[in-house]
Amino acid sequence: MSATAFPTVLPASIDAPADALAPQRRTMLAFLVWGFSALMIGAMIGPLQALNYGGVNAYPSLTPLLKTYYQGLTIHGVLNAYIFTFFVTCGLLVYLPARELGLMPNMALWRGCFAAMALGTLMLLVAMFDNSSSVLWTFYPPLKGSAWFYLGMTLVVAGSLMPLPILLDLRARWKARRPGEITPLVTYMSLTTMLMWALAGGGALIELVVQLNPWALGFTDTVDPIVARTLFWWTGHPIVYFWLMPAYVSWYGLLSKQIGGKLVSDPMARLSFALLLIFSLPVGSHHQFTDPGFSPIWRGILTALTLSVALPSLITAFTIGLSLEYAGRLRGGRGFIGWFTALPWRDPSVAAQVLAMLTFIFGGAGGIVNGSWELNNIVHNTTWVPGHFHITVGTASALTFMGVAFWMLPHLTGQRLLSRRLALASAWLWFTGMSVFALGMHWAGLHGVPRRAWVSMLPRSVYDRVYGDAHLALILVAVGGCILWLATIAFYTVFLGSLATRRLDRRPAIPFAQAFGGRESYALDGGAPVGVVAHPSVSKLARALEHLGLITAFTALATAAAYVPIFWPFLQNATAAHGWKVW
Ligand code: HAS
Ligand code: CU
Repeated sequence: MSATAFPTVLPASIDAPADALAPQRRTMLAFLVWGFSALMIGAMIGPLQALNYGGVNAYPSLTPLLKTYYQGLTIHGVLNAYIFTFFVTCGLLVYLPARELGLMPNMALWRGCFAAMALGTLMLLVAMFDNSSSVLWTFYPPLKGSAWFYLGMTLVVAGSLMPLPILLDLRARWKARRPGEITPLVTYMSLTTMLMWALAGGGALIELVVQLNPWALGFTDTVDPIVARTLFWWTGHPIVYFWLMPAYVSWYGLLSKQIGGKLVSDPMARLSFALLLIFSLPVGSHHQFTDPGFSPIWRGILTALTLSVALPSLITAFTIGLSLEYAGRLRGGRGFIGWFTALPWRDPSVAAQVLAMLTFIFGGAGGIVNGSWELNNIVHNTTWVPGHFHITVGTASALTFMGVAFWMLPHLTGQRLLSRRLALASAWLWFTGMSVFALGMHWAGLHGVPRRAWVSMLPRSVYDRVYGDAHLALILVAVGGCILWLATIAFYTVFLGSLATRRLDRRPAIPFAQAFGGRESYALDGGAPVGVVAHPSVSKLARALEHLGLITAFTALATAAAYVPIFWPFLQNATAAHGWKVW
């Protein structure tokens, strides 16, 4: 039975007349533009690193702007992995729920989030461009950057936590008006993401506040590197889901509408998010399989936990895959694969997101290799690992965000997209470039080519002798990087150009999807920019998953259970290292 059989349609906006939405749209646009501007700088630097692996050393011609490969790599990693993703996410995960519920978010907090992260970005830019802090995106001590770097990073991380109180407040106001109902899906997914991130952010914040800031400011002389690394990965693993879950919000909450179908299961979406919250936290140390101080028993437990974290993504693959098939068949697709080709591939937003999914199949498979202790020994610290994360965060997340930007820019500005064809071309170029690049990086990694190495500095004969076996793979890396340059130029022509196009007659609506199925569905409004269609009876699973407080408390306990035994011996055997500046 269709969910819309028992609709309760709310007025277009509960709180305010439609023109009162302009400040929200402007703020969302600011998050989007700041985030994508960071990616623009970061992405333009990326191909230099790809050329490095192909044996071409472009850095000497870039002085004084960039002095070393390591400086370029730090700027690339920090801007793409933190600034781009955090701004897009902290915008989307407030804007979409607010519009789904038809409620005004706490604008002061939301703007405060923007201001804190923007100030942090500027401090980081100073520290990175003056070459005082080429400590890479992981900023592992005893590498020591300037205080601007760590203070800026502290502001960025702290700012990124501010959407949580905004979402808690939105949900509480919704619940007060609709007692007994479950949280609408997009809001549920956004809140779960932020709860996960709030528990995750603790590690990096403790590392920055207790260890790195006082050390960089000169209050302390030494730092304990293994404690810092472990604190970093407490945050550094779940951060990958802070990148991925907003993309899942779009796949589950919006895409089905964009392709003319329905989400096949709302409770599965909720289950996958609740499991991501639980499993993301305790597994951070799978980035430390080769670090000293972890017992074999722990490495085994970490392997098992890591394989569990793949489960919610497998649920996602099947749920989204079926939603795609449903829409494809509605569109006339027949046979084994016809439904896939029948999807609206000419829509750049859809194409970008489905291509992002395809790459993530390989990204996920590589992750399972990484998470297996024994296999990790082969790939750790080789180019395999950056190969893996360019088809996860660099494509599954980034290409999805680009796809979101293609409908969201016209929605926010009321202006048309500069060119749908160029947008489509940029999505395909990104997909092709990343696939070629990642194939080369994985392959070269299996030959033992180290990650984060300025290999093009070597004399040609030495480079050929050491990396000759991986020659073809490294050529693919460089070619992939060049294709990505074209993708970046195409994308930013569309993105920036769309800020100055002519006005549309009608502002496009947010494509909130509708869930499919009988009792378990919770339908969302398909068309109107605001307003929700509620369903009075929902599945037991969806109701059980409504207890987010309990799930979060359980996750906090599981995290403590994982980390207390890890930290205990480190604290018993403290090490003290002085800072190094090796660049
Ligand atoms: Fe990872 C290293 C394990 C997912 C990012 N990862 C990294 C680093 C980054 C990163 C940045 O266990 C490097 C950090 C550094 O600088 O050192 N990763 C995993 C596992 C998963 C995983 C088990 N990673 C991600 C995601 C990321 C990301 C997501 C960013 C967004 N990763 C590791 C490990 C390391 C690591 C170790 C340390 C390596 C080392 O030694 O240094 C899992 O979550 C993956 C599960 C995913 C799946 C795929 C499901 C597929 C879907 C697409 C569906 C397609 C459809 C289309 C619907 C099982 C959902 C259908 C259409 C058809 C026609 C078929
Ligand atoms: Cu991880």
